[in-house]
This record gives sequence, structure tokens and C-alpha cells, in this order.
Amino acid sequence: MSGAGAPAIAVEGGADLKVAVVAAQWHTQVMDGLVAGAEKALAEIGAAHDLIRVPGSFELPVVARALAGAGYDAVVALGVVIRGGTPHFEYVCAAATDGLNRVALDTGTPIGFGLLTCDTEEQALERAGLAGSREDKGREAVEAAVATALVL
Ligand code: DLZ
Repeated sequence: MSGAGAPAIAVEGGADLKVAVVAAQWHTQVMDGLVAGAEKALAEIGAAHDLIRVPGSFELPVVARALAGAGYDAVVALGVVIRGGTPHFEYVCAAATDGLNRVALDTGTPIGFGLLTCDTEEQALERAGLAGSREDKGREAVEAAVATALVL
């Protein structure tokens, strides 16, 4: 299971890489799926990895920045933000997205973007790589980060 429209990504040679997975903790069921999909993909690739948990998606960029400076070949950021009744959703999504992009550009370390920004929990579950999910965004984020690290 990958994703609707997701291309097949070449990750041969990724076994020599060391990857950090940084994962938020909100929306436990979805996050469990994303982390499991990411770790399964890394095991298949053969890449060594460490898993670091942060409280919420807002905290992903600052920890990704520290990990990018700590010798990892790639960082994979995983989080789930679900729209509520206030503008908070927009602020967390923008801060996490802009922050992760800035980390990648400032450090030159590829960041796999595994942040789900959804209107409902159902949409997130469809993308979580769980039994019955249509897509596996944890896997996709790993494959993109590893493939990019192999290009650099
Ligand atoms: C506060 C908050 C809310 C309302 N929703 C989410 C969410 O859907 N997903 C997520 O990852 N984090 C959420 N947070 C927590 C923020 O990301 C952050 O951890 C707190 O604002 C503390 O800095």
C-alpha cells in the first residue's frame, strides 16, 4: 500500500543511511499507523533509524532542526493536525509546514513531510497506513526522504 497517485520511489542504496523519525503524539491511532508505516519502510530499506517523540506537530521543526544538525542523513517528520472550530488549525499547520521546509533548506538535510492536515479524523485514518487505509503516508515520507538523501 502506498498512496493514490504516489509514484514508485527508488530507494536502493538506502541501507547505508541513518534516518531520524520525529513524531508528534496528538491523535494516537493515526500516529501509531504513521509511525508503524515509517518504521516498516525503513526496515525494508535496511536503513538504521532512531524514533524521537515530540508533544505536538508545532514542535516538529525545532526538533527536526536539532536532528538535522546531529549527523542524520535524513529526517522524517510525522504528525496529524485535524481542523477544529477555531483558527488554531491554520496556525499549527503553517508553523509546522514552514518550519520543516526551512529546516530542509537551511541545513540541506532532506525532511520527509509526513504531516497530515485533515478536516476530519476519518480523512486521517484513510491515510494512516492502517488496515483498511487507502494510503500509507508514513511510508511515503520515508521513501521521499531516503530517495532525496541518495540524490544529494
Ligand atoms: C493544541 C493542539 C491542537 C488543538 N491540535 C493539535 C493537532 O490536531 N495536532 C497536533 O499535532 N497538535 C495539536 N496541538 C498541539 C500543538 O501542536 C502544540 O503541541 C501545542 O500548542 C503546545 O506547543
